[in-house]
Amino acid sequence: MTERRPAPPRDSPRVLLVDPYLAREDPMERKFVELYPSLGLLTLGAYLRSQGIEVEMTDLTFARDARPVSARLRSFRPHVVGVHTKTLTHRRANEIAARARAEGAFSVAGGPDAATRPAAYLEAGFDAVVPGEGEGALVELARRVQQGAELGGIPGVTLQRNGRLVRGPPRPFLRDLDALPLPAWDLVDMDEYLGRWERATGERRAAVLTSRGCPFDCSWCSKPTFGRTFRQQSPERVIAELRALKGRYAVDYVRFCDDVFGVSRPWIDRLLTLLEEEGLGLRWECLARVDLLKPDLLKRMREVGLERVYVGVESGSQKMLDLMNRGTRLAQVERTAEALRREGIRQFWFLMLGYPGETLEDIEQTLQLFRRFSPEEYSVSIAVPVPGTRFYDSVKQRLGGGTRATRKSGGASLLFEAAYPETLYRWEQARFGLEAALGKARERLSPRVVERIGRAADRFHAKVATPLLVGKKPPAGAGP
Ligand code: B12
Ligand code: SF4
Repeated sequence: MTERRPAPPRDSPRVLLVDPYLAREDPMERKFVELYPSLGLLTLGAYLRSQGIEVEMTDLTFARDARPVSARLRSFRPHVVGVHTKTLTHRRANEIAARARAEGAFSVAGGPDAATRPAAYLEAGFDAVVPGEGEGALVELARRVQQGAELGGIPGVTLQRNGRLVRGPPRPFLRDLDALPLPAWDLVDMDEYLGRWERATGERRAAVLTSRGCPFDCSWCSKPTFGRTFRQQSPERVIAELRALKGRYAVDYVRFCDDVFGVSRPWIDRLLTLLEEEGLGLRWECLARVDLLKPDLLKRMREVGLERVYVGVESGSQKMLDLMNRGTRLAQVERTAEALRREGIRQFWFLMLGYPGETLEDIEQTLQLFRRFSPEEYSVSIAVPVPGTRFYDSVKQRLGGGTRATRKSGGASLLFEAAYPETLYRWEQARFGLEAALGKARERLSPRVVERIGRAADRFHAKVATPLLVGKKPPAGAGP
């Protein structure tokens, strides 16, 4: 359904937003089908429109290459081209800046990667970077570019002058997230996104964000845009967005994309009450922390449609959780995993190997925890030191392999000199794979057979693989 909007004034600035992510180039995408339009860009688009700015968007997610950007540049003639950045799309973003320049448009980069390393984007040809929250900064920048006014000193905007980085003063975060308009879904091909989901799962799935930021402080977590700040929409505003998705796009499954869903108990209680009262009949999933997911809350969430939860379990060793500053206890992991199983909610565990201080014994504890609970889904990554984190600072003298971080963050490469050789961590990842397969086989094979295979694998691990892979090399960097 098309939304009726007042036409922007004739002389208003024109902004072209670009998502340079191409699904076909993302190795992870082939494993997990997870395509949603960028909520950052859809919200920026809606906000710009609400300020009288004319907006179009080129979303490359389903494209073969970046050529659609040039076609749009010529038809729309934007004053400003705003590109969303992730490490994975860095090169493509730079290509778009070059295309913008060729058409005489001003280019600005925003999003997590540009926020982490603005200089790299400015050196590669972007005219400006917005390293933080984008709404206010992009409106002001677009107006000044259109007027040909001075660009120095805009709060939240970083430029390069005579080879030097010139940062505008910090821009205060938006205080009231309820004041933001609903995401401008019409800027992207929602039919394509929803149709793909429908074909793959039978459900029309959309992403929703109810908060910005995260108040926790895990030592490996990079939060360049919102830092440790945390703001949330009111439950009523969230319901308005869900109602619109259901009404306009017949969405029946929602992924809540918050860094941590349900940080405040009164907030989540109210949202669940409203979900029940509205009777939207949505099924949903979210990412949450084991310390927040109390069994009574999970029961209630299940009653109003919760189907799957992503949980950052990370390690089966309390020592490691403490070193990571996770702020969670193993007892909470166990309590939550049990409650999830009891309620029939699918659980997706995130696990991490190789964090400084981890020994073979800690890895074994993680595997044993995994074996005990057999989560339906999981991902085991090798710790990636991301610039700007305490983890990065602690290993920056021992970095190797450059900054291929994000692309490989799904698991393959070791980017610093950790306690053990990379092959050991790869082998451990394979052990989790076997364990998951055995967990599934338990439903079909006799438990004795499964146990026998498990024991044989353990013996091979202890007697052959570990001595071979660890070798005689004393553990390096075994301390944090
Ligand atoms: C939800 C989420 C997903 C969801 C949905 C993504 C989506 N399409 O919206 C799913 C699961 C699909 C996903 C997938 C991936 N994700 Co993701 N995801 C997130 C998460 C948790 C929230 C993103 C979000 O909506 N934030 C809220 C919005 C409002 O913020 P925002 O996007 O940053 O935008 C604001 C500002 O950054 C700025 N801004 C953004 N763009 C622009 C552009 C301009 C011109 C300007 C001026 C400003 C500006 O203004 C916006 C509004 O204030 C973040 C973590 C985080 N907290 O950011 C990771 C995160 C963005 N994802 C990440 C990664 C790596 C991926 C994948 C590449 C993983 C993979 N497949 O290998 C894919 C890429 C998919 C894609 N389409 O791009 C990384 C990116 C790190 C990096 N440096 O590149 C993050 C930061 C997580 C992390 N810490 O590792 N992701
Ligand atoms: S890992 Fe999750 S809980 Fe920890 S600081 Fe990052 S977003 Fe917050």
